[in-house]
Amino acid sequence: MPYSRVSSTTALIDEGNLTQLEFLALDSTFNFADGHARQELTASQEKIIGDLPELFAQAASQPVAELERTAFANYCRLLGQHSFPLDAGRVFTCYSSSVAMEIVARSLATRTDSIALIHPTFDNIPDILRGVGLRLVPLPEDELHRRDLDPRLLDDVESVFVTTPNNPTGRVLTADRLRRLAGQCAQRGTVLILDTSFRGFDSRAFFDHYAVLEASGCRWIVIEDTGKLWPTLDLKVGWLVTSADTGLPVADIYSDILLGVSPFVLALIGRFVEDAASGGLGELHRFIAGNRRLLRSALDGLPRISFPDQESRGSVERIDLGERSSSRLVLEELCERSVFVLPCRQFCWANPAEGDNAVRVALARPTESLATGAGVMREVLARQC
Ligand code: EGV
Repeated sequence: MPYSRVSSTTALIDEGNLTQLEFLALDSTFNFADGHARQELTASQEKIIGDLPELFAQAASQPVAELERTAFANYCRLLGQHSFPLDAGRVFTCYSSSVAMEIVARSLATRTDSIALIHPTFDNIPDILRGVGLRLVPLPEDELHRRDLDPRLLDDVESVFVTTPNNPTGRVLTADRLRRLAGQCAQRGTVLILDTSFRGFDSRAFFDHYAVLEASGCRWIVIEDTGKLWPTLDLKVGWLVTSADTGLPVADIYSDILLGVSPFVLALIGRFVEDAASGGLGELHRFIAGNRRLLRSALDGLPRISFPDQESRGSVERIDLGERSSSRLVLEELCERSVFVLPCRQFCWANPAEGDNAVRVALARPTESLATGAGVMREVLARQC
């Protein structure tokens, strides 16, 4: 087991990283830990799965470059990213967004030594960036949304990394904020990196980011991800997309790690994109909104419980547990009853105590299992009042 370092669940809750906690939950019926898509297939998605043998044959016969371009272009158009680049050497298809991130991190580390990173965010991002030796400077989410970046912060780093919509808060960087941020980066030669893995859930993030970035003249990298949207058993891709000249050895480092992803996965993703474009995306948004309402109403009226991310449309929901000593007891009790959610401590990578009173629940799950799980959450939380 990769998490053999720590033995008990309690130790994992305190010392483990979020993915190690997600491993624990993998085979549980009430796995509300990881943010991957585990809802049931819709009727039209079932049809695609029924076509797998033909898809396999198609993937084997078509040039990979063509499959790649079609899947990427259609994915971008689906989510409003019309100014996506298609030039050679600007789009790199990866197994996952974390692999894309690792390639970005290694590229950055050859030329730079410091990076500002949004706070909070999923802990494998700071871990990957630290793993290549970068010095991390927290960029508090509130500040990012409130005003231009402090020039002293920008003077202190050579790149800026922002997840939008953010995980776990769901907050979306507006077009205006992105324009200002990219402008600031352009002025100083700072590389701007966006992780847009949760974009598909939130139409407020469908404005054309590539148009804004290109107009700013800054050096930029965007990581797109299909992995959170559709229940494809983790068959997915992450796209690493760059400005024309990043001054970073992205292509070389990509080639150190990958030749490319399976054309079968690209063909499958291509079909899910088509399905999403013909109504599936709206259906997904309604599904997540329904599960969010279900969770909120299942816990309604419990003292001190609140939902801090009122505006979020992402596939995860934070629950603030209020003034209970910490979320640990709640997590332990839930875990004893085979219900797994994540602590928020680890998302607060620069100041874990900030996340002590909150947990994160994954919403991309079958509604019935979420309903049962939410019932257990209610019992546990009511007892702890
Ligand atoms: C989420 C899993 C990795 C990550 C889950 C995630 N961890 N890649 N080490 O994909 O929000 O649960 O992003």
